Amino acid sequence: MSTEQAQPQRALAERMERSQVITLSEFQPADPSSWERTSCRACLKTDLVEVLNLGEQPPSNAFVATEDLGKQESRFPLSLRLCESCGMVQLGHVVPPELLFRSYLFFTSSSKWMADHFGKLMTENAAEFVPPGGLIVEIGSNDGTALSAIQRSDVRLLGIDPARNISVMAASRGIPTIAEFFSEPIAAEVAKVAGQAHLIVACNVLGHINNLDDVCEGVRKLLHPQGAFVIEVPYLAPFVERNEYDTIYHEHLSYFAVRPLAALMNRHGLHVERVQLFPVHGGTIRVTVKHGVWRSDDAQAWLKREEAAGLSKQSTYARMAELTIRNKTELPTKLAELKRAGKKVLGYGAPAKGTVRLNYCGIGTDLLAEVTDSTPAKQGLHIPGTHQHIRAPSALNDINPDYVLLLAWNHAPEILARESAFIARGGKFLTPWLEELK
Ligand code: DWN
Repeated sequence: MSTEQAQPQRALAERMERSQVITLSEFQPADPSSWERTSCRACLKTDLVEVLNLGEQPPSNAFVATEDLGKQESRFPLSLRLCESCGMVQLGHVVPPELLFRSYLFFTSSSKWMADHFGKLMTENAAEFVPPGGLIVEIGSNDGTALSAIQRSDVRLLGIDPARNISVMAASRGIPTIAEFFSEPIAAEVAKVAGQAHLIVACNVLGHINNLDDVCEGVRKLLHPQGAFVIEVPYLAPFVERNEYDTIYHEHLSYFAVRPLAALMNRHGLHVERVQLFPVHGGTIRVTVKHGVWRSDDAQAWLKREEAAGLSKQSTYARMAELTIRNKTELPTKLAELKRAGKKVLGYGAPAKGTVRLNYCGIGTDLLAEVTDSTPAKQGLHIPGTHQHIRAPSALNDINPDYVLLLAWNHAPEILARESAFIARGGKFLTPWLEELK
């Protein structure tokens, strides 16, 4: 390795030891350009049609350090496409996963509600599928929050997550973690050295992976014959119904309905056994997958509902595109009106979806100066592209704004409960759809 290459690696190693955050400027992949995929990720056919285009945007978690504000930021296309063969909704372009996930600033523990939700998922499924001494593997284990809920002597745990800065945190909690992208070769290696897993969990991960066939082949080899593969992914139906277009970002390559997911699993000797709906991340399905190829009654019922909702029809997304284009005007117009009226507005949460909304609507620091976020690693940095300064939640009391723009709208119940004093003194929460929340 040449000297100049050695420096970033040394910086990386030193920062990892201190489990400090590594901002993206220190960690660039060999070829940072995106490439266009022309075949469907679920059925591999090439019947993809563009249904919504959010333009060229910076990676939504590529938060910018103050010293990097004047530097050029990478931007990549955000083109949402529908497969006319199997109904899979997906991005047309792939940004190198090394760029998006090696150094990551989303922590599962950032929301108590989410930590409880994933802890419950682990305990319930461990009780149902994992015998004493059984192995539980989590793909995309992040900071180990979910696995730590079942840290006990009679089951074996393994996390797999490419984010080196976060895997260090999981390992420090005693969760054995492989800091790599899940793949079929890694799955085969784990099966060889640790045996097959009775439970494999992947929450908000499958949609982030370009090669779904490689994942499914890995799961097929790693999953015990009586085991279960439990997946959670944001569900396409509420995504369309509520026009959750700000959840379209480069990390989210696929937007799942049961129909394409079931077809994908069947191609790998797996089947959808059970589907449950949860109010996480704007509406999420928990899909229980097992070995064997047949259509469970539960899956059939979901396929019928999706047919009735028109989730495979282009016309469904034409309506979504209309609403998205309308929001691009309405949201900045509202913020400009509030500014002219002398009202102070503060952003709440610096989620990936906030980056998308602010960049798509062209909302700079003239309309929204600052946001708060409870994630220490994000505080002091700036929103990619629009550069709002990210402050600690205490800024809400320091600034005491008239309005709070709730960029982390999917956490509304938890946030409104916490900020009841702000509401009591007349503060107002505004969703990005311009709904006022009390
Ligand atoms: O798929 C993904 C989902 C699961 O999480 C990842 N690709 C990236 C990430 O998306 P996100 O950043 O939009 O997720 P959240 O959970 O909507 O982000 C919420 C943000 O808001 C976090 O940065 C934490 C912050 N927050 C806060 O400031 N106060 C959250 C809560 C609950 C709060 O009370």
